[in-house]
Amino acid sequence: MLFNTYEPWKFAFSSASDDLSNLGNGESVDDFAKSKKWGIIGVPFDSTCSYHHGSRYGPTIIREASFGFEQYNSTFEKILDGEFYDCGDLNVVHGNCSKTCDALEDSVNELIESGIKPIIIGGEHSVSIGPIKALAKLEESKDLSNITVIHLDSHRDIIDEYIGEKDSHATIMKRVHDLNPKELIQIGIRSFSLEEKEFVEEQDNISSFLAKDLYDSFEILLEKFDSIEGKVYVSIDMDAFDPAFAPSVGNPTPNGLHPVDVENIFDALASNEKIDVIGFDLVEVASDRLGDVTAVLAAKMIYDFLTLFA
Ligand SMILES: [Mn+2]
Repeated sequence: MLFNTYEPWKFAFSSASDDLSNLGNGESVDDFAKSKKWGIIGVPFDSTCSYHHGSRYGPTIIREASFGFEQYNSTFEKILDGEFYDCGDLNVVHGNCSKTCDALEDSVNELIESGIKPIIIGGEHSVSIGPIKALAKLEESKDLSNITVIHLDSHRDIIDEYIGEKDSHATIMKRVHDLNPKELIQIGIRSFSLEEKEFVEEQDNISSFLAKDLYDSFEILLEKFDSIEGKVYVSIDMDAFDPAFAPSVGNPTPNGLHPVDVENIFDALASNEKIDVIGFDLVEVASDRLGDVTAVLAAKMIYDFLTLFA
């Protein structure tokens, strides 16, 4: 049992994880980037949301939807037979983003100490800072200067404060950027303030691929992926997808990505042998209904990710 979590339900095809302390089997933190073991933590937290609430139910309905898939993944013509564990849900502190994210950071640290990489199911986007901080602290530099962050979202989420709050779903990538990422690559973007646009343009470590640019040419993104090396963290806000595919999100935004676009992104990352993906989160599924199409797509994305990276 992981510190700070309880176990409601398991993601389909996950391995038994009764005692995580026995899972490390001598894999040192030095080998962590190369590890193919993953651990899922659900974070049923929505507190700073500004529009559709309900992402606290995301982990439950995404796990439930995961049972709709076959172990053979026809998209990638590969069986999902890698080693991964579902560690349950974080005991969140409702209404307190920083305490929740601190508890998540502690739990992710426990995974890392066992040579297991984190997959976080949100919950609202603010929770991404938990695993990202834990991974940054593993570095000698104690920041992200050695880590590329790939961020799929309709929003930039890069203002310093939102309604006076530093820790918010709308400021998460500013908090990430504060940790000095090697590069922040934003994909599917189509909703942002002029202030955010100007901030991004002033930085030399942020790349942007607007959804409308990708409609014209997806190749520009795949070329970018060819140039990435080293450690990579992937954060997917489900509103990166077009609302036709993912309507139940905190802040739906028209004219977004197609699910096949994201499968192509996963494929490009998995095909690049110079990359070690060290963490993944998927956030902002906001619905309390079993069978919700957004939860089904979210489960498919996690299932695809595990098929390629576990
Ligand atoms: Mn968003």
